[in-house]
Amino acid sequence: MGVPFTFVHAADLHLDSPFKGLAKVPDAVRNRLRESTFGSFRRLVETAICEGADFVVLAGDLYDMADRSLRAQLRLQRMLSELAGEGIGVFVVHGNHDPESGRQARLDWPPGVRVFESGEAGCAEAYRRDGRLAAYVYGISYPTPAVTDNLALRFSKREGAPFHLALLHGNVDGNPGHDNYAPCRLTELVGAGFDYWALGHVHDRRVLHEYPHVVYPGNIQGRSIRETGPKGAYVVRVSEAGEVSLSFRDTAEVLWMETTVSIEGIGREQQLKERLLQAAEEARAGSSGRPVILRLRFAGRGALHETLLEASVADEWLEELREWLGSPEERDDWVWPESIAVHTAGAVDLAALSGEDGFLGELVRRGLRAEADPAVARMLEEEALVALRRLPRIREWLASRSDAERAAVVRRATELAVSMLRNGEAE
Ligand SMILES: [Mn+2]
Repeated sequence: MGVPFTFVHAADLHLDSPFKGLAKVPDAVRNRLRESTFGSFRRLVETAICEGADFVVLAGDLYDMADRSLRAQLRLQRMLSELAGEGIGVFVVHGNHDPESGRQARLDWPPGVRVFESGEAGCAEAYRRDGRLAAYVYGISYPTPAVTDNLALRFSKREGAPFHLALLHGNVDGNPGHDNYAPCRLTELVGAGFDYWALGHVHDRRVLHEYPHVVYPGNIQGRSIRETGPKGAYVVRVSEAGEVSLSFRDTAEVLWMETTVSIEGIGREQQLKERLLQAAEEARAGSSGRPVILRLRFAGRGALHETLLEASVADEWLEELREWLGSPEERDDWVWPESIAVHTAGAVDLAALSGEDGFLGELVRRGLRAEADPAVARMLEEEALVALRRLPRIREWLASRSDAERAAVVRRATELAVSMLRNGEAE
């Protein structure tokens, strides 16, 4: 029998992420984002204190860049001091974004902070705040950014503690969305004898296994539109009998969201305007008072499709939506529409048109064939872009596209051609 205890599991803090990719955002948005990784970590520290955590584990990528910014290091030091002041221990490993080889300021870490080194997996005792032994914590850091060895194999369990917690920054079962660093298999982790694998690296939150638990908490603050929704850490309670229960705490300071605005069933711009505003207000209502960066998608099949085909129209809606929502300089719970993508389809029935004789029918048949057959779509594209293919960057971009993306372009081109031909007929 062990003793009950509580710990917080977080990873991928990426403190002081620069959010470089955002062109043309207002200063208020940029500044808020620049502060967001710190703000989220502050919430995490407060959560640990409020929840009565005995210790905190941080599974790598505490910093965004190997050459950590001084600001990030000083702020981390201050926040860890707060935990130390409450008697909450902290266990740290470094990952591919903050390996040991990076430049580091010479700072004293508060008592109770244990940073595991690279080489062999270290082992440390983790105590409850009342001084009783709760667990052994094991961990290993990255010496350099690109670690392709299976670090999980370097962990070995020692006898003497009621619970065994292993801290690892790595890619389990080759998740294709992330670099394949410290690759290992779930079966290896499950069979290694530890009670909880506190993982980092994959920014999506997921529980890969229970008993033993193998857990990615995800990152604590979304860093791009690819990282939408709540972000934070797990509060993990372990009972006397060794039962583990996880509860997620959303600590994100700024939310990234994606939402769809359907054009189905409407025929007037006024109605589209209302739907756009409604989508933005729903995003605001779902953010618990936090600012939102919002990507919108026009979708569905409807009469307004043709009005959206022209390249600049989505941007005009975007500009106006920003105006209606008010300046982020003026309110704290701002919503910043980041972009509007058009994924609509026309009310035109391509299948029916494909049965027609003449040029229009032939065009539609060819379009549908290309949409259904990736080889035909590629051929069509090559024909159309023969002049541009001389440019290496264009060639690279063409090669990077998926069949689905190409099919979507073919569909849009077919519909655009049909609508232009029809409008021409009417004149
Ligand atoms: Mn990371």
